[in-house]
Amino acid sequence: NNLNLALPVGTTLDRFINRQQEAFPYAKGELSQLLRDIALASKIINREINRAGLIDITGALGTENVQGESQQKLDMIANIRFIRALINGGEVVGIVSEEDDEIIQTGNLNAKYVVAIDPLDGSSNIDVNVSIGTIFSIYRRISPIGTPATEADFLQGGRKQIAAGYILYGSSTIMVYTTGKGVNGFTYENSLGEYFLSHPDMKMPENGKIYSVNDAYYDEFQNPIKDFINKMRQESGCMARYIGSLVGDFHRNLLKGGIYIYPPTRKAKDGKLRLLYECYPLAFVIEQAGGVSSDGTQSILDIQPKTLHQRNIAYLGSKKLLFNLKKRLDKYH
Ligand code: AHM
Ligand code: MG
Repeated sequence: NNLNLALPVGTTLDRFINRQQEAFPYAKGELSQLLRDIALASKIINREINRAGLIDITGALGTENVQGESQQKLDMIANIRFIRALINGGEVVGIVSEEDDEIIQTGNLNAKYVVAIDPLDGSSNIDVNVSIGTIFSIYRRISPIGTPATEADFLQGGRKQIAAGYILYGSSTIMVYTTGKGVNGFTYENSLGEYFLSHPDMKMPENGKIYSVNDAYYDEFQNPIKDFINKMRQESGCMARYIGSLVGDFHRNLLKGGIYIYPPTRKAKDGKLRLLYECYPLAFVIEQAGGVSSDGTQSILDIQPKTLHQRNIAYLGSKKLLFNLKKRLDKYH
């Protein structure tokens, strides 16, 4: 009797996407198809992740990606799967991936969209069976139809995202996305091979008790950040939760209320997270769910992008927590 009968029970992702499209009669359905392609790729990756331990395809391969981090096999598999799905799907002209230095040209010159993607984030968690995720962001191209994708297509800024979201491969697999009209979550039902609407119209709690930060860098943080963390610690019921897997940390805080903090550190003056395929999409999702994103001075969505793989400071969280953090940062600046 916990069933909410007002909800259409058993709405599949496909049906949901179709219905959203019907609401826009002028839409030709390319974006819908693109979202289906991403969902399909995620199902394939989900399968690979589940099999990874069995068929020994995890483990460092010995190559390094653009940022000089060691790539692991599953990252590369996810990268290949996504690229292939987007090439075959036909709706995307170019892809920027965390795993590739250059823009990947799909050859679909007449396609309208470009996608920025982190195919498998949280790579340090792959080997140890901890949650990992995919993050994606979609833009309408600004380069002329019939030509390859250009850097400018990807550097339009966070406000120009048409859709964005993530897939969390956790205790269950869930896809969460927005097209700018709220946020919806779909849980994967393995045996049916379908995503079902499980989290309609997600709203982030206005306040929260969880802070997520890598405590090992505490000494390197600026005073307002230290001060904010100390203040949180004094709150009764406050919890520190940090998986080190962005999608997992983000998703938990979105549901429960909390704040994710990646401030500047000695090593990473601009923070660690990548603007195009980590910060922008999660900022779009969180703001659509009533939460707040910031780089300390402005919404992450308003950051002017300069390069494809740039990093940015990221604060993502419940309204009240961000307000408290911003108050301290404003005084400091
Ligand atoms: P990755 O793209 O190499 O997987 O790194 C991104 C990850 C995020 O998932 C996570 O939030 C962050 O790095 C953790 O960084 P740190 O280990 O510095 O706390
Ligand atoms: Mg990443």
